[in-house]
Amino acid sequence: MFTKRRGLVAVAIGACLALLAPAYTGVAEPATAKTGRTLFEVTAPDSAARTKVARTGVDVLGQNKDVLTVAAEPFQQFALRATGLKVKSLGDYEAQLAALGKSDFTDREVGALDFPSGYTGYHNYAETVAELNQTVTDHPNLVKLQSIGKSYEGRDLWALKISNSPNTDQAKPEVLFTCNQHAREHLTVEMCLRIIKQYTDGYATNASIKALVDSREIWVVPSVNPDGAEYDIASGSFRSWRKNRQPSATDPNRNWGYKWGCCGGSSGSVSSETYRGPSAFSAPETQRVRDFVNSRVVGGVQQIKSHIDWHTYSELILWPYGYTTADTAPGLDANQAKAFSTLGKQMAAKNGYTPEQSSDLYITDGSVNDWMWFQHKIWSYTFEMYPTSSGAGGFYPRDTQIAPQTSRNDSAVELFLQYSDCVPRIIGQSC
Ligand code: 0X9
Ligand code: ZN
Repeated sequence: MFTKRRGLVAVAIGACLALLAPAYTGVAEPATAKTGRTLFEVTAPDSAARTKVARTGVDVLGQNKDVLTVAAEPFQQFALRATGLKVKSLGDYEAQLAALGKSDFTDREVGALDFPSGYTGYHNYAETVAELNQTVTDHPNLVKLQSIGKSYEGRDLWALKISNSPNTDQAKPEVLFTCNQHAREHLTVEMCLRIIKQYTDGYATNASIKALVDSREIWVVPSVNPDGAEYDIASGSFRSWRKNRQPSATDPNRNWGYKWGCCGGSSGSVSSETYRGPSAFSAPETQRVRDFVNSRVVGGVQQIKSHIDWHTYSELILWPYGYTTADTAPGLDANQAKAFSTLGKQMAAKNGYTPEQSSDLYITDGSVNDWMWFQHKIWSYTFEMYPTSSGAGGFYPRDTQIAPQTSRNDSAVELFLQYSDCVPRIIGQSC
């Protein structure tokens, strides 16, 4: 009975997507997911070692202290061992992915286009859109919903604005939250939806929430990469898909236009999980967010002052630059680095994450934070959410974790919003 209902829901969602995304059906089938991967734990105690691992081309899934968890295809395993680092096999990654969500066989569908049993609390694309529309219905005087353009497969990239006068462009500092650049990082969509709920439902009853909404304009983009996220769940078992769905699938977080491809922090090969694309902003999704952010320059002044890009997993708070391990570099002086790290550490004290400059994790080039900061002087952080632990469950915590792991960030987000108009205030400087 329940299985049948889910089947009907899946058909309805499929039909709905076809209507929403007319370009969808005409697209040539892009490269499919990988097979034959093995999970490994690699002991890599510093950024240099972790960057070396990333450069072998393996898929870096997460970091817990000195240990990186990676998924390697057979041809990559030689290079992984050739790093000279300690490598331990955790077995067949495909088998572990296939086991997720299979606890109740009567409640699963093959090709269900939806999350499996144990994960139905997560929002797929149609459910995310429905939730955003419901928010507009519930709070017409607090939010405005707009599309900032379409993904490669033609899905709208939605931005919800929260403001006490949402249809007016007020002269107030603006702040941006983006989620789901990486397809498989589904918990981040829930984080953006949590922020939306907190700052809309909470407005009438919570004085500090009201004060923040009254003094700012808050933009939330719950899914920057909806094509990848839908592809990750479309078969009924998770694919551990990271990139977008262009035929030459591109890592959105290596496709941004500052220091694109500069420093060995991304890959030029199409098959890599960190493929940077043929040129900066070759991905429609990064173009759309770039154009939206550029459009917030009003009278020569960027209105968006600060930004969090949500990822999973490893429980980290990261700040620029990612392309260099230097603490200061063109466009980032010692004072600014101090302001970044001070707010980063204070937010980490709220949620228990580990704060560090992003290149302390490993070198990345073409990441969103570096572009936001260099191009617009937007105080741009990456939050890597729950869990810290390794294994195939890393990207796929059960839906029972949604409430605890998103609410865990409430006080860090509140602190971020308090300083979002002028991050240097946290070190006693003015803007
Ligand atoms: O590699 C990434 O893009 C992020 N990690 S993830 O596991 N979610 O893929 C980290 C990005 C860190 N940001 C910068 N280095 N700027
Ligand atoms: Zn990510």
